[in-house]
Amino acid sequence: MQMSEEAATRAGFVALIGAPNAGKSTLLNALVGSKVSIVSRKVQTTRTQIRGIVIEGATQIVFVDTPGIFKPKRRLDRAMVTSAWGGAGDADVVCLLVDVRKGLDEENEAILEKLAEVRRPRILVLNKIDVVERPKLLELAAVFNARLAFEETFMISALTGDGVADLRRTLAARMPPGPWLYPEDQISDAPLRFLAAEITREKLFERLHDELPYQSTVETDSWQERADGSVRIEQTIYVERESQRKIVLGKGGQTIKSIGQAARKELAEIVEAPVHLFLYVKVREGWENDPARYREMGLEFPKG
Ligand SMILES: Nc1nc2c(ncn2[C@@H]2O[C@H](COP(=O)(O)OP(=O)(O)OP(=O)(O)O)[C@@H](O)[C@H]2O)c(=O)[nH]1
Ligand SMILES: [Mg+2]
Repeated sequence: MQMSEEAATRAGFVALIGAPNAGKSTLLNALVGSKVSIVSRKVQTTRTQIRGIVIEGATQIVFVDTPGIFKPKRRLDRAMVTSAWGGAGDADVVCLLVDVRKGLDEENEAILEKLAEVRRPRILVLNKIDVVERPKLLELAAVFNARLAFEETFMISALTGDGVADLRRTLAARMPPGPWLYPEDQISDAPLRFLAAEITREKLFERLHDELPYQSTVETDSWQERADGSVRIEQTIYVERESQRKIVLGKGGQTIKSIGQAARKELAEIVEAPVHLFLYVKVREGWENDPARYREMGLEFPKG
């Protein structure tokens, strides 16, 4: 009896790839039913592979959220795009997410070209159907499939959840037989201190404009559980220049205060305890060329 039960389980990896802002992280959170990856209206929010773990019947699916794929300019961009394709190459199934408002643009053309070389079952996921009329969706599905054959096409809204359960069930059926890869109650493989840094980075993305979000990174320096049940977290926001540090602090410290408040509130919900969050802003010129910063982000440091 034990044997046959074990034999019935399935487990595998599904990579979520796509252009920046396609909604990959929103979908990951919808699939998991809990926030494991940060989301913003800006492009290039996700910087490394984030795993979200889902149980569907006897199947465990490990979804891998990846950085958006675009034409890289900086070293950090290159590391992010490499990480995204790495996620696709290791997966049992690759889901290409497309923002239906964008369609088959230059960015998606470039992705399709490269995706053709990835020898994995491919699924097309047209996302954001809440903002586009149905005829346009059918047309897009045809256009993409004519360009590269997909095993299946789904039309979903990661935001409203429309079509997400159906996608999850279909993907579960495609996972190979095998034992589960993570404990049943685990929803992410990222340590809490990483998620905590990401949450603060999300608030930074929401509150800062232009290049600043891209020229900053956040690290958790310490995490202490205190006797009274509260958690004391210290984090550093690294920026490139003194002028940027001033912007992050804001007039009379208003901006950093607002970032800290929003992050603390969300962290307290996640750890289910009061959180004391201490944020420091440091100028670290050239952090973008510092291998240690990449390690903290979970990225390979691209040489040259
Ligand atoms: N209307 C609508 N908006 C969506 C949907 N899914 C995601 N969005 C929005 O699209 C924006 C980008 O979402 P993300 O999940 O951060 O996109 P991403 O693909 O992870 O982006 P990167 O990490 O930068 O590559 C956010 O403002 C989301 O709220 C959807 O189904 N409908
Ligand atoms: Mg993302």
